[in-house]
Amino acid sequence: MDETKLATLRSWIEESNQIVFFGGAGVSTESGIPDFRSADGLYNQRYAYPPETIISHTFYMKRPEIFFRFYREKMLFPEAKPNLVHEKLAKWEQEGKLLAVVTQNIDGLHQAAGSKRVYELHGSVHRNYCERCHAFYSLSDLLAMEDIPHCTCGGRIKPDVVLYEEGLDGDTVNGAVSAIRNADLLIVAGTSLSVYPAAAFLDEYRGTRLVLINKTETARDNIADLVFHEKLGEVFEKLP
Ligand code: CNA
Repeated sequence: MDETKLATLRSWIEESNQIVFFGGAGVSTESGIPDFRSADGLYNQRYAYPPETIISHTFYMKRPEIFFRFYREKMLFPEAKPNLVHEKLAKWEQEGKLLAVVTQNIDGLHQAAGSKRVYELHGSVHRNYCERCHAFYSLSDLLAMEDIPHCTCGGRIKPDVVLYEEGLDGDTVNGAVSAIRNADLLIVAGTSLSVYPAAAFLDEYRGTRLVLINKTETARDNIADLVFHEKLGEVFEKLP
């Protein structure tokens, strides 16, 4: 790892009190949750339909039995625990250094690590609602049901995750954009930056300290002030 770059990042973190962390699936791979686009990610495995088709709104409506089989097998990891990255971000927030976490992840691991201000752009597997009466169901409620989950009122229960073709929640977007605009240091990590509109949120940053940490190149490496092509855990273990 480049020690000069690491020293720069360390000093930026020391000087900051409005850090915003923008993350993706790569933040949770070291907790055992596969990402989508790595070589061993979900998009490089074979299914009867491409994953982006299965997790679309149209497919959810038309073929719920296949949707829920895939969702249960490939998107729920109830045993996963926060890793060093989740934990360090929670610590920075507690120390008054970190303003917010903006995440594309749906696994709830930032909150499990103790983070309070988390903008979940794509929702969370921990929230599920009846489509008819809007009753709330937890992840364990859903796991206790089989196949297509149904509410006691007979309505179908939908996970509060944003499927392809669905829009993002307005309040979450506003909170995330406002945090990014106010950031004195923006750390973007573990994301291929290929899912829109989420990837465009980077353009809201107005500062000069945009750090990108990703195992592989991303489409936006060119706009970053500091780029690390490393595993997140290996960078974060060297940070304050
Ligand atoms: P992606 O497109 O799969 O990209 C992940 C990126 O992370 C890749 O570029 C990897 O090279 C990189 N990466 C993987 N592991 C590491 C690591 N240990 N250190 C550094 N970099 C690493 O995922 P995005 O988040 O960009 O795409 C957005 C989708 C993926 C969102 O809609 C998510 O909801 C969805 N997703 C979420 C989860 C989760 O909640 N944990 C898991 C899988 C997919």
